[in-house]
Amino acid sequence: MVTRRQDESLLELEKTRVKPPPLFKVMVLNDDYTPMDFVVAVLQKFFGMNREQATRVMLKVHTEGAGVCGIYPKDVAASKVEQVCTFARQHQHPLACVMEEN
Ligand code: TYC
Repeated sequence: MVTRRQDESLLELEKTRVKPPPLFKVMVLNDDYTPMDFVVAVLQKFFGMNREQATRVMLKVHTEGAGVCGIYPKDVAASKVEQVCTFARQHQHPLACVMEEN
């Protein structure tokens, strides 16, 4: 027979053992060729940013070399990277998009 108190302790233990899923940052990298308005359009289309947010992130990437577009579970992050790379290549731009564990 498990008492209520023991039962709650077991639940607590279980909670501490289950780790939250790892999150991944999706980032775009600067280059010398992709037009600024294309990067702004990508940030709006794939990361749900408005024009102002997208412009701020694009300028940060342009001046600092890289910037975070969003933070997601692994499968979502991988899908964003794939979609951005495919879209950029369709438009013949070298824009690079990568993910890294947060
Ligand atoms: N450096 C590019 C230019 O001057 C603009 C740019 C910004 C490119 C951000 C990529 O992720 C990027 N046209």
